[in-house]
Amino acid sequence: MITLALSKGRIFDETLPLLAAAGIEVLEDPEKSRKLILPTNQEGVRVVLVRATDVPTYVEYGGADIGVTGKDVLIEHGGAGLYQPLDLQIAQCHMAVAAPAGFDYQKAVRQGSRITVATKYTTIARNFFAEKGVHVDLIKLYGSMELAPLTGMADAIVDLVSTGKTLKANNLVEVEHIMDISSRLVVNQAALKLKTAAIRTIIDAFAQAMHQPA
Ligand code: PRT
Ligand code: MG
Repeated sequence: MITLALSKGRIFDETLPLLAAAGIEVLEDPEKSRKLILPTNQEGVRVVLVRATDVPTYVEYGGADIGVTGKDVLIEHGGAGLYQPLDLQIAQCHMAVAAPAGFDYQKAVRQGSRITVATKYTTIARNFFAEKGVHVDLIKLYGSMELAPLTGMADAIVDLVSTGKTLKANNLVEVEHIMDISSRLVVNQAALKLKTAAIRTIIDAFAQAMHQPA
Protein backbone atom coordinates (compact mmCIF):
# COMPACT_ATOMS: atom_id res chain seq x y z
CA MET A 1 0.00 0.00 0.00
CA ILE A 2 1.25 3.47 -0.94
CA THR A 3 -0.09 6.35 1.18
CA LEU A 4 0.00 9.84 -0.34
CA ALA A 5 -0.40 12.89 1.95
CA LEU A 6 -2.15 15.92 0.47
CA SER A 7 -3.76 19.04 1.90
CA LYS A 8 -7.26 20.12 0.88
CA GLY A 9 -7.58 23.07 -1.46
CA ARG A 10 -5.11 24.18 -4.09
CA ILE A 11 -2.56 21.39 -3.50
CA PHE A 12 -5.19 18.65 -3.73
CA ASP A 13 -6.80 20.30 -6.77
CA GLU A 14 -3.53 20.84 -8.63
CA THR A 15 -2.19 17.36 -7.83
CA LEU A 16 -5.26 15.62 -9.31
CA PRO A 17 -4.15 16.00 -12.96
CA LEU A 18 -0.71 14.61 -12.08
CA LEU A 19 -2.34 11.65 -10.35
CA ALA A 20 -4.56 11.12 -13.40
CA ALA A 21 -1.42 10.95 -15.54
CA ALA A 22 -0.18 8.19 -13.22
CA GLY A 23 -3.52 6.38 -13.74
CA ILE A 24 -4.64 7.23 -10.20
CA GLU A 25 -8.14 8.57 -9.63
CA VAL A 26 -9.27 9.70 -6.17
CA LEU A 27 -12.73 8.23 -5.58
CA GLU A 28 -14.13 10.85 -3.20
CA ASP A 29 -14.29 14.65 -3.21
CA PRO A 30 -12.61 16.00 -0.04
CA GLU A 31 -14.86 19.08 -0.12
CA LYS A 32 -17.94 16.85 0.18
CA SER A 33 -16.68 13.98 2.31
CA ARG A 34 -15.64 14.12 5.97
CA LYS A 35 -13.29 11.20 5.49
CA LEU A 36 -9.59 11.78 6.07
CA ILE A 37 -8.53 8.66 4.17
CA LEU A 38 -9.68 8.60 0.56
CA PRO A 39 -9.59 5.48 -1.59
CA THR A 40 -8.41 5.58 -5.20
CA ASN A 41 -9.18 3.43 -8.24
CA GLN A 42 -5.92 1.58 -7.48
CA GLU A 43 -6.21 -0.86 -4.60
CA GLY A 44 -2.61 -0.22 -3.58
CA VAL A 45 -2.86 3.59 -3.38
CA ARG A 46 -4.72 5.77 -0.86
CA VAL A 47 -4.72 9.50 -0.10
CA VAL A 48 -4.64 10.94 3.43
CA LEU A 49 -5.80 14.53 3.97
CA VAL A 50 -3.71 16.54 6.44
CA ARG A 51 -3.08 20.21 7.20
CA ALA A 52 -0.67 21.74 4.66
CA THR A 53 1.92 22.34 7.38
CA ASP A 54 1.68 18.70 8.54
CA VAL A 55 2.49 17.07 5.17
CA PRO A 56 6.31 16.93 5.70
CA THR A 57 5.80 15.57 9.23
CA TYR A 58 3.53 12.74 8.03
CA VAL A 59 6.06 11.77 5.39
CA GLU A 60 9.06 12.14 7.73
CA TYR A 61 7.56 9.79 10.33
CA GLY A 62 6.08 7.31 7.83
CA GLY A 63 2.40 8.19 8.32
CA ALA A 64 2.54 8.65 4.55
CA ASP A 65 5.06 7.33 2.01
CA ILE A 66 4.90 10.37 -0.25
CA GLY A 67 3.38 13.85 -0.10
CA VAL A 68 2.99 17.13 -1.93
CA THR A 69 4.02 20.27 -0.05
CA GLY A 70 4.92 23.91 -0.66
CA LYS A 71 8.57 24.99 -0.64
CA ASP A 72 7.56 27.45 2.11
CA VAL A 73 6.30 24.64 4.34
CA LEU A 74 9.34 22.52 3.51
CA ILE A 75 11.83 25.23 4.48
CA GLU A 76 10.01 25.92 7.76
CA HIS A 77 9.89 22.17 8.51
CA GLY A 78 13.60 21.73 7.75
CA GLY A 79 13.20 18.80 5.33
CA ALA A 80 15.09 16.30 7.52
CA GLY A 81 14.71 12.71 6.34
CA LEU A 82 12.83 13.66 3.19
CA TYR A 83 13.84 12.77 -0.35
CA GLN A 84 12.73 15.58 -2.69
CA PRO A 85 12.82 14.21 -6.23
CA LEU A 86 10.58 16.71 -8.04
CA ASP A 87 9.52 20.33 -8.16
CA LEU A 88 5.94 19.86 -9.44
CA GLN A 89 5.57 23.57 -10.40
CA ILE A 90 2.07 23.65 -8.90
CA ALA A 91 0.47 26.02 -6.32
CA GLN A 92 2.87 28.71 -7.53
CA CYS A 93 3.28 31.99 -5.66
CA HIS A 94 6.13 33.96 -4.12
CA MET A 95 7.28 34.97 -0.66
CA ALA A 96 7.42 38.72 -0.13
CA VAL A 97 7.95 41.48 2.39
CA ALA A 98 5.00 43.89 2.44
CA ALA A 99 4.37 47.08 4.37
CA PRO A 100 1.75 49.82 4.61
CA ALA A 101 2.19 52.52 1.94
CA GLY A 102 2.97 54.98 4.77
CA PHE A 103 5.98 53.03 6.04
CA ASP A 104 9.22 53.91 4.24
CA TYR A 105 10.78 50.44 4.27
CA GLN A 106 13.75 51.32 2.06
CA LYS A 107 14.63 54.28 4.28
CA ALA A 108 14.39 52.13 7.43
CA VAL A 109 16.75 49.61 5.79
CA ARG A 110 19.20 52.35 4.67
CA GLN A 111 19.27 53.89 8.14
CA GLY A 112 19.79 50.53 9.81
CA SER A 113 16.63 50.87 11.90
CA ARG A 114 15.17 47.86 13.71
CA ILE A 115 12.05 46.68 11.91
CA THR A 116 9.26 44.67 13.52
CA VAL A 117 8.05 41.96 11.16
CA ALA A 118 5.04 39.69 11.67
CA THR A 119 5.05 36.31 9.91
CA LYS A 120 4.13 32.65 9.94
CA TYR A 121 7.42 31.97 8.09
CA THR A 122 10.01 32.76 10.76
CA THR A 123 12.84 30.66 9.28
CA ILE A 124 12.51 32.19 5.82
CA ALA A 125 12.18 35.71 7.29
CA ARG A 126 15.13 35.27 9.70
CA ASN A 127 17.42 33.99 6.93
CA PHE A 128 16.37 36.67 4.45
CA PHE A 129 16.92 39.62 6.80
CA ALA A 130 20.14 38.15 8.25
CA GLU A 131 21.59 37.87 4.74
CA LYS A 132 20.58 41.48 4.01
CA GLY A 133 22.04 42.64 7.33
CA VAL A 134 18.71 44.11 8.45
CA HIS A 135 17.90 44.00 12.16
CA VAL A 136 14.41 42.61 12.73
CA ASP A 137 12.22 41.70 15.65
CA LEU A 138 10.07 38.81 14.44
CA ILE A 139 6.55 38.23 15.73
CA LYS A 140 5.28 34.71 15.02
CA LEU A 141 1.67 34.53 13.80
CA TYR A 142 -0.41 31.62 12.53
CA GLY A 143 -2.66 33.52 10.12
CA SER A 144 -4.03 36.88 8.89
CA MET A 145 -0.57 38.46 8.87
CA GLU A 146 -1.99 41.48 6.97
CA LEU A 147 -3.66 42.63 10.15
CA ALA A 148 -0.42 43.14 12.07
CA PRO A 149 0.73 46.39 10.36
CA LEU A 150 -2.85 47.72 10.25
CA THR A 151 -3.13 47.46 14.03
CA GLY A 152 0.32 48.95 14.63
CA MET A 153 1.71 45.67 15.97
CA ALA A 154 4.34 45.39 13.21
CA ASP A 155 6.03 47.57 10.57
CA ALA A 156 5.90 44.91 7.89
CA ILE A 157 4.96 41.30 7.15
CA VAL A 158 6.50 38.35 5.34
CA ASP A 159 3.79 36.38 3.52
CA LEU A 160 2.93 34.49 0.36
CA VAL A 161 1.53 36.45 -2.57
CA SER A 162 -0.15 35.07 -5.66
CA THR A 163 -2.53 37.57 -7.26
CA GLY A 164 -1.64 40.42 -4.88
CA LYS A 165 -5.33 41.03 -4.13
CA THR A 166 -4.98 40.35 -0.39
CA LEU A 167 -2.19 42.92 -0.02
CA LYS A 168 -4.12 45.48 -2.05
CA ALA A 169 -7.33 44.96 -0.06
CA ASN A 170 -5.39 45.70 3.12
CA ASN A 171 -3.46 48.72 1.80
CA LEU A 172 -0.15 46.91 1.84
CA VAL A 173 2.59 47.25 -0.78
CA GLU A 174 5.15 44.63 -1.71
CA VAL A 175 8.64 45.98 -0.91
CA GLU A 176 10.82 42.86 -1.37
CA HIS A 177 10.54 39.68 -3.45
CA ILE A 178 12.12 36.98 -1.27
CA MET A 179 11.76 33.83 -3.37
CA ASP A 180 9.53 32.00 -5.84
CA ILE A 181 7.49 29.20 -4.27
CA SER A 182 6.00 26.05 -5.78
CA SER A 183 5.10 22.62 -4.46
CA ARG A 184 7.43 19.62 -4.26
CA LEU A 185 7.00 15.89 -4.14
CA VAL A 186 8.50 14.55 -0.89
CA VAL A 187 9.23 10.90 -0.20
CA ASN A 188 9.96 8.95 2.98
CA GLN A 189 13.51 7.55 2.64
CA ALA A 190 12.69 4.15 4.17
CA ALA A 191 9.57 3.77 2.01
CA LEU A 192 11.66 4.52 -1.08
CA LYS A 193 13.89 1.54 -0.22
CA LEU A 194 11.04 -0.84 0.71
CA LYS A 195 8.57 0.10 -2.03
CA THR A 196 10.98 1.28 -4.73
CA ALA A 197 9.06 0.10 -7.79
CA ALA A 198 5.65 1.48 -6.77
CA ILE A 199 7.08 4.85 -5.71
CA ARG A 200 9.31 5.14 -8.80
CA THR A 201 6.26 4.52 -11.01
CA ILE A 202 4.49 7.50 -9.42
CA ILE A 203 7.56 9.78 -9.55
CA ASP A 204 8.13 8.93 -13.23
CA ALA A 205 4.47 9.46 -14.17
CA PHE A 206 4.43 12.84 -12.40
CA ALA A 207 7.66 13.88 -14.11
CA GLN A 208 6.32 12.89 -17.51
CA ALA A 209 2.98 14.64 -16.96
CA MET A 210 4.80 17.87 -16.02
CA HIS A 211 6.86 17.94 -19.18
CA GLN A 212 3.83 17.57 -21.38
CA PRO A 213 3.14 20.79 -23.26
CA ALA A 214 -0.07 22.52 -22.11
O1 PRT B 1 -5.32 27.59 4.70
P1 PRT B 1 -4.84 26.72 5.83
O2 PRT B 1 -4.51 27.48 7.07
O3 PRT B 1 -5.66 25.48 6.05
O4 PRT B 1 -3.44 26.10 5.38
P2 PRT B 1 -2.42 26.70 4.39
O5 PRT B 1 -2.62 28.16 4.16
O6 PRT B 1 -1.07 26.26 4.85
O7 PRT B 1 -2.81 25.87 3.09
P3 PRT B 1 -3.16 26.38 1.63
O8 PRT B 1 -3.86 25.27 0.96
O9 PRT B 1 -3.80 27.73 1.68
O10 PRT B 1 -1.72 26.56 1.00
C1 PRT B 1 -0.94 25.45 0.67
C2 PRT B 1 0.28 25.90 -0.13
O11 PRT B 1 -0.15 26.58 -1.31
C3 PRT B 1 1.17 26.89 0.57
O12 PRT B 1 2.06 26.23 1.45
C4 PRT B 1 1.88 27.55 -0.62
O13 PRT B 1 3.04 26.81 -0.97
C5 PRT B 1 0.86 27.46 -1.75
N1 PRT B 1 0.22 28.74 -2.11
C6 PRT B 1 0.12 29.22 -3.37
C7 PRT B 1 -0.38 29.62 -1.29
C8 PRT B 1 -0.81 30.69 -2.08
N2 PRT B 1 -0.50 30.41 -3.38
C9 PRT B 1 -1.49 31.83 -1.47
N3 PRT B 1 -1.86 32.77 -2.17
N4 PRT B 1 -0.59 29.63 0.04
C10 PRT B 1 -1.23 30.67 0.61
N5 PRT B 1 -1.68 31.77 -0.09
C11 PRT B 1 -2.35 32.84 0.70
C12 PRT B 1 -1.36 33.86 1.27
O14 PRT B 1 -0.83 33.41 2.51
C13 PRT B 1 -2.19 35.11 1.44
O15 PRT B 1 -2.95 35.09 2.62
O16 PRT B 1 -3.24 33.61 -0.09
C14 PRT B 1 -3.15 35.01 0.26
C15 PRT B 1 -2.58 35.81 -0.86
O17 PRT B 1 -3.20 35.50 -2.07
P4 PRT B 1 -3.41 36.63 -3.18
O18 PRT B 1 -3.88 35.90 -4.38
O19 PRT B 1 -4.43 37.58 -2.65
O20 PRT B 1 -2.08 37.31 -3.42
MG1 MG C 1 -4.34 29.12 3.38
